[in-house]
Order: sequence, then structure tokens, then C-alpha cells
Amino acid sequence: MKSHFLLIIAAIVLSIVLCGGARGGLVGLGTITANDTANNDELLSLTHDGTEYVVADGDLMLGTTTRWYVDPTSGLETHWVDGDPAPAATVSGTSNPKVGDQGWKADDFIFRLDGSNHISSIDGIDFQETVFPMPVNVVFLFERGGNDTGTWQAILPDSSLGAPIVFDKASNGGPYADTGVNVGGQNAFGVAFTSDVPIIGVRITASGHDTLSISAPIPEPATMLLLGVGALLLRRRK
Ligand SMILES: [Ca+2]
Ligand SMILES: [Ca+2]
Ligand SMILES: [Ca+2]
Ligand SMILES: [Ca+2]
Repeated sequence: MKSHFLLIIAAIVLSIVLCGGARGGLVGLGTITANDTANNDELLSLTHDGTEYVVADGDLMLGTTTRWYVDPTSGLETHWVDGDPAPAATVSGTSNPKVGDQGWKADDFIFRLDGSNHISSIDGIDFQETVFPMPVNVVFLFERGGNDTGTWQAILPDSSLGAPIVFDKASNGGPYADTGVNVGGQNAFGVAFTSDVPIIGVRITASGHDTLSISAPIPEPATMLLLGVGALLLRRRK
């Protein structure tokens, strides 16, 4: 049992060392249970890769989501602090930046609350980042409508970014799956982002994208150890 465990560690460490960088993928996430009413919608559980994650059992953890724009004057990636006035739109083709649809509204399991959609919107701006308190290798996201295009990137333990992974609208063959939960006139669409190396978060560059909820599984103790070893190795390689 012990040597078996060590072999698994060795195999994972080797694959991380040999791997040039984070490789990931996006896969639709359609099997969920939720409270679905006219004015309040909330995730209760989801299934991914044969495992069920139940919110009430504490199977999922939340991160910290922030919204960003590229300042047209300085060219710098700039954090739009929740509550600050809206910057001028930096991306055309989507609606204006939304003051009220702040990052923290992605960091829960609520899709709609008391008649208002409960989203982090990157309408009119460049990207959104979510960072988790410990390394993970899969991230679950629900988006209103599944009708945006853009890229996902892993945020690695040394804060560098993985290669962009392009996604399309669900109606155009994109990876989102329709959960069937009606959130104020558009359904919640679910997607899982998987990585073959430990990541501490994700960047989503997709102006117009509205995150209802983003979460990740709380790793089992053995997995946590492996993710921790992998994260350390990734950091030391830099
Ligand atoms: Ca509903
Ligand atoms: Ca929410
Ligand atoms: Ca949308
Ligand atoms: Ca939007």
C-alpha cells in the first residue's frame, strides 16, 4: 500500500517535471441539482467525472474573484476594485461595464437572489481572475446563457499564466452544457476547466461573460499532498 502510494507520487512528480507547462481542457457540466424558482436560484450539487460534489456537505470551496481592464493610456492590467466607479469600456461589442455585478458575486453558489441575477460581469472590460486558497486541478463555473466567447488560462502557483484555451458559445459547439436552470430568462450553463498540473486559479478573458458561481473541489488529504508537492516543484523550476 505504502509503496503503491509512493509510486503514484513518483509518477505524478515525473509527469509534472517532464511537462512543459499547464495543459488543460474545458468540458461541459450539465448534471446538477439546484433550487430553481422565479426569484431565487442556488446550486445544490454537481457531478463531474463520476463524482458528485454536494454544496451542503462542504465538498466545494470558493475562491476570490476580481475584475480587470487594460488601461488604454498606460497599457497596464488594472484591477477594478469592487465598488469603485466604472471605467470606460475597454472592449467593444459587449454592453457597458456593470458597477453592481461585482467579483464577489461569483464566489458563492447563488445564481439569482430576491429577483436579481447574482453575477460577476466582465461586460465591456477585459478579464476576470479567481484565486483559490489551495492548489486544485479542476474548476467548476456556471455562466448565464453560455453565450460568450473567449479564453481560459490557468494561474500557476508562481502566478504565471498557462496557455490560453479558447471557448465558443454553447450554440456554436462550445463546451458549456445547459443545466436547465432558468436564471431570470436565460439558463445557467456549466463548464469544468481541468488542468494536468496544480493551479491556484483561472483567468477568463471574455468580455460580456457573466459568472453566476465558480468553485473547486476541496482535495482529499492524499490529493492535497500531491497537489502541494506539484505546486512546490512548479515554483522551484522558475
Ligand atoms: Ca429560476
Ligand atoms: Ca453568485
Ligand atoms: Ca452570458
Ligand atoms: Ca454580459
